[in-house]
Amino acid sequence: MCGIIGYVGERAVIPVLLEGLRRLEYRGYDSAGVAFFDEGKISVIRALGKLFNLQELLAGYGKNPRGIGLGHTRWATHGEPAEHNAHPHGDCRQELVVVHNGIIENYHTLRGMLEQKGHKFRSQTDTEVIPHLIEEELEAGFDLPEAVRRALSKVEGAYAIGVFWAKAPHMLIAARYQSPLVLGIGEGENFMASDIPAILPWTKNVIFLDDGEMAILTKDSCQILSLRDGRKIAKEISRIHWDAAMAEKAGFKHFMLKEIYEQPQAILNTFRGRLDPETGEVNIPEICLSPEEVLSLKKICILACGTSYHAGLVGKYLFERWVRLPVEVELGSEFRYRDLLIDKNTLVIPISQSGETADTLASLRRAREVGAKAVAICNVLGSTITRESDGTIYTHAGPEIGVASTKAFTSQLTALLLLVLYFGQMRKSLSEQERRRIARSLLRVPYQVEKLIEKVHPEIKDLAYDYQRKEHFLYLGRNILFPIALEGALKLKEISYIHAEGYAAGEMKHGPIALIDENMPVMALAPANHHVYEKMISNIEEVRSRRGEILALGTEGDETLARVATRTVSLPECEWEVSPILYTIPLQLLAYEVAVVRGCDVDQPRNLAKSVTVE
Ligand code: HGA
Repeated sequence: MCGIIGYVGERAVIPVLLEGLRRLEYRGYDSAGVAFFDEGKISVIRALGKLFNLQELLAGYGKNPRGIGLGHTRWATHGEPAEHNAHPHGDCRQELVVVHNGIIENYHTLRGMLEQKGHKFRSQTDTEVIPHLIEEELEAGFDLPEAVRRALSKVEGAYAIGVFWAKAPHMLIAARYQSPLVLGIGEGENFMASDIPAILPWTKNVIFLDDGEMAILTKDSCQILSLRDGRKIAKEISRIHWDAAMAEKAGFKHFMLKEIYEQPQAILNTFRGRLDPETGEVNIPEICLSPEEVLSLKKICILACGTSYHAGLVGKYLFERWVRLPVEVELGSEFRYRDLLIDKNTLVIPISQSGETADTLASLRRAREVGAKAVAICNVLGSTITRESDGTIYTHAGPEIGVASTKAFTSQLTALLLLVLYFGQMRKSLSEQERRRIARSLLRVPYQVEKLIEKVHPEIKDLAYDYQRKEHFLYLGRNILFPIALEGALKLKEISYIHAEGYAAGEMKHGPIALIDENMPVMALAPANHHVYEKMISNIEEVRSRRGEILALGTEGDETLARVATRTVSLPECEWEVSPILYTIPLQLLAYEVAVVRGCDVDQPRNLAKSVTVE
C-alpha cells in the first residue's frame, strides 16, 4: 500500500519516476505525485486519482529535469483522497520533500506541538509532520541525514520514507520502520522503491533495508546507517532474477487475467526441483529445520490475511490428514492482539505474497517472542517476513501485480502441499504409497490447469454474462473445498462489488438458507470423488427445493450433479489434495468476467490496494 520511488543520478527524472509509479500503482491509486529538483528549486506536481491524471499534468510541464526526484502513489489512511493530501509533502518553505508509506500514530501530538511553534500545515495527512520535524532539526544546524534521523526518533508508528532537500540536491535519504523499502544499486545512479518491480528496468542489484535503518544515496554511493545511533551498517547486495517484462501485461487486457493464465507455470515453478517425480520425495532444505526439530513439533499455527488466509485453511485439512498435527489458522489482525498459547514446539507458518503484510508480520513477531519456529511461504525474495523466519518456501510465481491475488494463491497451495509431503515423510505419518499418489497428482496439476483454463474460460464468460446483474451470491463447499468457497466469494466481491458469501454447505440450515429465493444464485463445489459428495448433493437439493438457482462445479460426466444443478461447469477428476487448486480456477475466471461485463476496474478495484503494509 502506497508506493514510493526515488532516483538520484543523471537521467531525466520524470520518465524514471513515472515508469516506477506505473509499476507501483497496484499499491494505491487515490492520488499520485512527484517532486524533482529543477532550476535551483523543488517542483512538486500532484494529481488526484489514478496515475494517468498525473501523467497528463506532467506532459504539459515542458522541461526535462535531470538528477534527483521522488514519486508516490497513495492509498489514503489519514486525510481524504484529494490533491492537497497527495504526496510528496513539504516543509514550510517547500525546500524539503517527503514521501511516506505507513502511519504516524502520534501525529496529532506532533502536529499540535509543531503548530504551536508556528509551522503551517497544508494537508490532513499524518505524513506532513515528517517534513516539519526535519525542518526543525535542519534549523537547529544538523545536516540532512542527522536531521532525518533525529526527526524520526520522535515519530511513533510505521514508515518507509524518501526525502530530499533543495540545499543538498545530490542526496536522497531513505529510511524504514515496519514498511517495506528496497534500494536499487546502479552504475552512476541509485534508486529506492517500495517494491522490486519498480526498479527492474534499471537495475537488478538491490539492498533490502531493515527496520530501523536509513540510507544516504548519492549517484555514486550508498551508505546505510542505524536510525538508533547513526552507526554505519554493512549490507549485502542481492541479485534479483525477475526481469522487467515479467511485470508487464504481455498482451493481456488486465494483469489479473495474465496472472490467471500464468498459473500452470507458477505452480510448476513452485514444485520444480523440490519434488522427485520418480519417488515423490520432497526436498526443501530451505525451511532450515532439522529432522529433530520437525519431530519435536506439537502444533502448527498458520498466520495470514485475506486470500493467503484461505490458503492457510486448506493447509489445515492437509496437515491434519497427513502430518497428524493440530493446526490453527489465524488471521494476522486477530492473532497479534490475542493471548497466545504457543511455545517453542509450535511451528508458525506465515503466508504472504509480498512478505510485507503488516498484520501477518506483527503476528510472526509475537510468535517469535515466545520461541516458536517459523517457516514462511512467500513470493517476494528478501521480504521482511522471510528475513524474520527460520526458513522460507518461496513460491516462485513471479511478480503479481493484479490487486486480486490469483497465481500467488495457487502457488501457496502448492507450497503447502510440498510442506505436508515433506513433514509426512519425516514424521512417517504418510506412507510411501500415499506420498507417491499425491506427488503424481501434483505433477499433473500444471497440465490440468492449463487445459482447464482453455476449456472453462468461454463457458464462464457466458455464465458471467447471464448473471452479471445479480447483487448477491452464495458459495458453498465442504471439507477441503470450504476455503475455496470463501476464496471464490472474496474474489467476486473484491473486483465486481457484488455481495458474496462463502459458507460451509452444512451450515446453510443454521441460518443462511433463509436467504434463498429465485434471486440468490448459489455456486456449489461438488467433486464426485470427495467423501462428502453425497452430503453436498443433499445440501444442493435443500437449496433447490427453496427455488434457489444452483451453479455447480463438479466432475466431468457427473449426471447426478447435472440433474440437481441449474448450470454445471465440469472439471477433470483429480485427487482430494489438489482439488483446491483446480476448483479455484473457474471461480477466479468468474470473478474476472463478471467484473469486466459490469465495467469494473479489475486491476485496481475501488478502496483496495495490494501488499497491505498498514494495520
Ligand atoms: N498515512 C499516509 C500514507 C498512507 C499509506 O502508506 N497507505 O498504505 C497517508 O494517508 O497519506
